[in-house]
Amino acid sequence: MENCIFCKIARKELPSTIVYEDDKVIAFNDINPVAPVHVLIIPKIHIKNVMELDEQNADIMKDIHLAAKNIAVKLGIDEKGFRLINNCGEEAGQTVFHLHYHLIGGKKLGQGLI
Ligand code: IU
Repeated sequence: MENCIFCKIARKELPSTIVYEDDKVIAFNDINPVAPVHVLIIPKIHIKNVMELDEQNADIMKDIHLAAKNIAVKLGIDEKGFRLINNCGEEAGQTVFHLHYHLIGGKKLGQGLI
């Protein structure tokens, strides 16, 4: 998508600190981290959010999760643990409408879900 910020990051038209990349997925440090590790994992193709997943594009969920595992090992948070968060839609707090998962860790996280 022409004007999508995360599409621009994926195309490297905007700078980011990339921590992982393969042919389908790219991951970069969040510009406003909430923990020592705060990485955003996104598909390179534009998918608005979970509600735009279908039988044709949902294989990307496998790629995102395998990327998360890979990044967790690479950044040394695999053993202590981490959280993968997706906000879907405005009421959930989604502010960038390109599917993304927050990979958060590197400290003891709170128990609450909301
Ligand atoms: P959310 O789930 O849509 O609320 O998350 C969007 C995240 O994208 C949020 O944590 C921002 O700090 C982050 N972000 C970014 O890393 N780089 C950007 O250029 C923009 C947002 I805009």
